[in-house]
Amino acid sequence: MEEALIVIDMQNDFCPGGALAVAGGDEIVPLVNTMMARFDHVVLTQDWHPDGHSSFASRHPGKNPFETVTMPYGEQTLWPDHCVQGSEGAAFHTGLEWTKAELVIRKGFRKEIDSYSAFFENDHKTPTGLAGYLKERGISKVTLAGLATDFCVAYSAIDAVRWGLQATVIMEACRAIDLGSSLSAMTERMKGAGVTLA
Ligand code: VGL
Ligand code: ZN
Repeated sequence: MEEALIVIDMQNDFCPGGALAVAGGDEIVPLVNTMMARFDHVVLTQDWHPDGHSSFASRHPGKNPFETVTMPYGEQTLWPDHCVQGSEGAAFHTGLEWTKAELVIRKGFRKEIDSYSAFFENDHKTPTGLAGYLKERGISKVTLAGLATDFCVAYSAIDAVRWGLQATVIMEACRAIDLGSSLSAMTERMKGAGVTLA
């Protein structure tokens, strides 16, 4: 059985000093590097929004970051402007030793729809192509690490199981945004979906 490590959104904007900083986001870089060195196959995801993306609070007059709005595809949390295509904030953390990665999958590039999961956009219908890629490569088991535990990591892990992949999240190689009780809620959802938490 082929196995891949999926490193989620290890980008400057999710690290301290970034636009949507996750507490301790940079602390996991050494561990993620060690993991990347050990896996035969490494895939990275990169949050990659156009200017004026619909998930940015700045697009919604009167709304602040971390409030929610209803989009045609359901509830959407609003974020500070982050990971704008080509910006320094969208670049991988400088300490990340990512050259070995075989694929970088970009997500969130459609202006009117956000994408937390590496597999589907937030409408849960529009695929990113990752499942097909893994299938063609004969990869049936994935291990996940990165940012943020309770958003992109959790949605990716749950969707991986939906695609029939075995999915393990290495919790100590992740950090959470923890909005309200999102970390405990998403941890329970991952467990319920059949994701292994290690
Ligand atoms: C993420 C919020 C917005 C993440 C991305 O990587 O978890 N969260 N965009
Ligand atoms: Zn984003």
